[in-house]
Amino acid sequence: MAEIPGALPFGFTFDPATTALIVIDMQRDFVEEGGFGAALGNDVTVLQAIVPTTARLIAAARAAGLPVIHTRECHLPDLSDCPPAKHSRGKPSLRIGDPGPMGRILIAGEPGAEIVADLAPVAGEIVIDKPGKGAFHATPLSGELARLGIRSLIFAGVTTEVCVQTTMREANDRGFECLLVEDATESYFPAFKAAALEMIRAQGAIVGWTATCDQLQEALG
Ligand code: C5J
Repeated sequence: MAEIPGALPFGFTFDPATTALIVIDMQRDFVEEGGFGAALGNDVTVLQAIVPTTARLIAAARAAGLPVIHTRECHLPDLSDCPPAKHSRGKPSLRIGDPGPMGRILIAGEPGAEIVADLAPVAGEIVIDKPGKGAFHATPLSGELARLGIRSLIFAGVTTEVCVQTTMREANDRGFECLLVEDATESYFPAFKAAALEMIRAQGAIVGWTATCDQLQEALG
């Protein structure tokens, strides 16, 4: 067993043999100029800042033998998996499916849906394309985790209060022990990130734990 004594709200214990790292939506559409995040009026440089720490986290997970699972929020080219309620929401300068500088916005197979180069999956790693904010909704994630015998999940990625928190809550309801790496997750809104971290670890880890990348690396040895 491994331990992170300084995790919040109290020490986190996990078995590396049954733990996976899930990196949520570190794709060009959210992190680079010209994608969905920028089309919604957000400053994408805030998200770019966590790429080096997330790369270090992924390297530590790979070195410790943890499966690394990547997700991408994207839709089928005919948008048959994008409900009108999602497509019409907000006032972006480019809507889902519209052509942009990185291809069609949030569409599978387009350059914008690719994971940023510094965090690219390596051969054999699972990549989950998800039409929703949560990675369990309408995806094979549950089956993949069962196949691997996973019980605990380490989370990273963007954005903290949307796709990361939604997926953590889905995982928590399914019985996984969840920990979010604080400096490998980010929001376009600093106050939302801070609130999400507090919500996750409130009331005795009601959704899960948080810790830093350094703390996790130390626990993995
Ligand atoms: C958003 C995400 N924020 N990956 N997606 O729309 O958090």
